[in-house]
Amino acid sequence: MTHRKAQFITLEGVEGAGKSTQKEALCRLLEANNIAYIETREPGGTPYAESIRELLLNHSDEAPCAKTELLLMFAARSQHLEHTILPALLKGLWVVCDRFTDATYAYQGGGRELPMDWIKTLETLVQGDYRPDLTLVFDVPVDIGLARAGRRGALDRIESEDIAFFERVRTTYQQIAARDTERVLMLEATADADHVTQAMYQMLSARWGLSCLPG
Ligand code: T5A
Repeated sequence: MTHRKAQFITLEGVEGAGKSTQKEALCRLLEANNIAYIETREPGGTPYAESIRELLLNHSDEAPCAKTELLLMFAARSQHLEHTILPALLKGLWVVCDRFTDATYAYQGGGRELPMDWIKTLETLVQGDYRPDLTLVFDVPVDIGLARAGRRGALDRIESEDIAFFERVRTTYQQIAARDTERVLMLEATADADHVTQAMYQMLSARWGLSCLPG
């Protein structure tokens, strides 16, 4: 039977892992199962939070220091949670979100090497006990992901970090997936997009009893 309680689903991975591509496929699956949903993203997801996104990702003469970057991620998240995510869930809409707090652990904790305790403290401040119902981590070698992201266009401020930064990001995602196996499902995302989609559909079907779309 289809699971009808509104679910909060997040998609994660290094640059070019294929989150946006798989988010579209996930939305097609929800539509095919008559599940009402909203799509959103972080940083961003409300007009105010999208303004913070620009501050975070645009190249500028004065880049934010690591602590400022961390605080801005959570400032945007607080706004997003309050004005977009929780109201949608309360209306019974599923929420499909491109990145959430695991990205902060991976990028600001892993990549920038800020203390994980700081992130935990801010997570509790902004979210209380609230966490996604399901997180899909798309795992791909960093060089493959960056090559895909580079083909898409100019790199933003964070995408312009070095390989070692993104290796730490990937390792942190892998650690999160290994630690929180109930909430986090990791998908190997090196194969072509259709194969990754079918693997994702199998996982979601097993979890919620959704009817899969044909490949
Ligand atoms: N950030 C975010 C933080 O540092 N901390 C935080 O707390 C949060 C929330 C913005 C940035 O913010 C940082 C992380 C990011 O640097 P974003 O908007 O999600 O995050 O931007 P990106 O991660 O940069 O998103 P990308 O578009 O680069 O990656 P996607 O969405 O993973 O990849 P996608 O689907 O757009 O695909 C990229 C290209 O690859 C192709 C696609 O067609 C596309 O051309 N592709 C594939 N090619 C071959 N095989 C496959 N399986 C493919 N899947 C996709």
